Amino acid sequence: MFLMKKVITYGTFDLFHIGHRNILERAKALGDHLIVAVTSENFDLERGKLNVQDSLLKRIENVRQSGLADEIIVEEYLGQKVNDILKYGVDVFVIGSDWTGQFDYLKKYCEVVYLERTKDISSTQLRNEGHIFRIGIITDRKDDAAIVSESKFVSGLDTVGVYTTDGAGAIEPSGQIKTVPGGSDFAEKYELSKIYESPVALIEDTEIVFVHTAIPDRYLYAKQVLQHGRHLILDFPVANRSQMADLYEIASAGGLSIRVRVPLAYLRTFHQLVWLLHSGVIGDVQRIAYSVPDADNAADGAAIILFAANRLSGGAKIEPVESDKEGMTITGTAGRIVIPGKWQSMSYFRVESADMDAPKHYSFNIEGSGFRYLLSVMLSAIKENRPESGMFTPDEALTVIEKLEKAGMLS
Ligand code: C2G
Repeated sequence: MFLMKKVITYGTFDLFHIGHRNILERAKALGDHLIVAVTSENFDLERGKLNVQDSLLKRIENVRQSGLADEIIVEEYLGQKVNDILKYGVDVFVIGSDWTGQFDYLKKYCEVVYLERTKDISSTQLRNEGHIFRIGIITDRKDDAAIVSESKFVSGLDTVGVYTTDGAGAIEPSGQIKTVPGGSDFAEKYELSKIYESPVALIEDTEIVFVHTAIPDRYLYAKQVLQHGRHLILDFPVANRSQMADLYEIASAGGLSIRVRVPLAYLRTFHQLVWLLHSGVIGDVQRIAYSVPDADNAADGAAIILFAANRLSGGAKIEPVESDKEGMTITGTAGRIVIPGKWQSMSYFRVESADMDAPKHYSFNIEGSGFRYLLSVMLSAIKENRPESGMFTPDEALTVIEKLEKAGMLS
C-alpha cells in the first residue's frame, strides 16, 4: 500500500518572494503532500510579527498561485503546530534556518527539518512587488545587537550584509575612515550574504545602514551614510553634541531618517507609563531609582537612563539614582510606580497610590529586545515620507549628549 509522506511548513508569506518560493519547493521535494500553514493577522500580532502588508486572503492566494501547496491551512494560535501535526498525520515539519533549534520540541511528533534560508531576497525582487528594504551593518563588534533576528519580525526588511573592521580600529589618526577588508565570521554567524570591502560599498548597496561601533567612530560612519542619501540607525550616543546636531542637519536636508538605538523609546509600555505619570497618577515625580541597564558601554547605558528620566519626570530636573535592586521605582508625592526586572525592555509595571484600594497592574506583550518596534516605526515613516515620529526627538538626543558631556562620560 502506498503511504503518503506528509510535509508541513509555516509562515506569514507577506510580499511573496523568492525565499518563500524556494522553501516551498524544497519542502515539497521532501514528501508527497505539502501542507502550507499561513499565519492569521491575529496570530502575527500575538507573536510580535510587525508591519505585515498583505491581507491573509492575499497571502493565501500567493501561496496557492505558487502551485506548490497541496493543502493550505491557517495558523491561528500559539501551540497549533503540535495539534496540526497530529490532526493531519504529518511526517516532516519544515522551517527556515533562521528558526534553527526553536522547533526541536516537535521532534517528539515528527521529523523536523531546518532548510537554509535564502539570502539577499531583495536583490531579486520584481519592481511591482511591495518593496523590501535592504539593511547593511557597519560594525567593529562581534555581535549584531540583535538586528538580524529582530528585523525578521518586521516584514519588508532584509538584512543583507556587513562591513566589519573586526575590531581592528576603524578611524585613522587623521580622522579618515580606514578600509579594513572583512575576513570576519560575522556574516556566517548571522547568515548574511555579503561581506563588503569598504563602508562605501555597503552604503551604496543598501537603503538603511546600522552603525554599530565604538563611540569615537560612530559619527564619521553615520555622516557617510547620510551623505550618500541612506537612512541611518545609530548606536547612541556619538562623541559630542555638535556631531549629533550635524547629523540631524544633514538628514533633514536630505529628507532622511535617523533613529538612535534606544528601543525603550518605542515600547507601548513606556508610553503608557509616561502618559500616566503626566496625568498625575502618583502626584509630582520626586525620585527615580534604577538598576544599571545592559548596554555596550557605560555611556550607552547612561544615555538610556538619562532619556528615560527626562521623559518620566516631564523634563523636571530630577537626577536619577542608581539602586542595587533590579528594576526601576518612580516615587511621587502621592504614590509610586514599580517596574520589576529589566526596565529598559519593560513589559509590565505596577502603580501604587494612596487613592487606590489595591495596586493597579499594566502589562503589554513585548517580544524580543524591543528593537523590532523601532524598526517597524522607522520603516513606516520612511515609506510615508514622514520625518521624526516624536518617539525620540532630536532635542532629546541633544539634551542627553549634553548631560553626558558635562558628566565627562564622553571624553
Ligand atoms: N524564508 C527563507 N528565506 C528568506 C525568508 C524566509 O527561507 N529569505 C523562510 C522562513 O524561514 C520560513 C518561511 O520562509 O520558513 C516563511 O517566512 P515568513 O513568511 O517570514 O514567516 P516566519 O515569520 O518565518 O514564520 O508560525 C510561523 C512560522 O514560525 C514562521
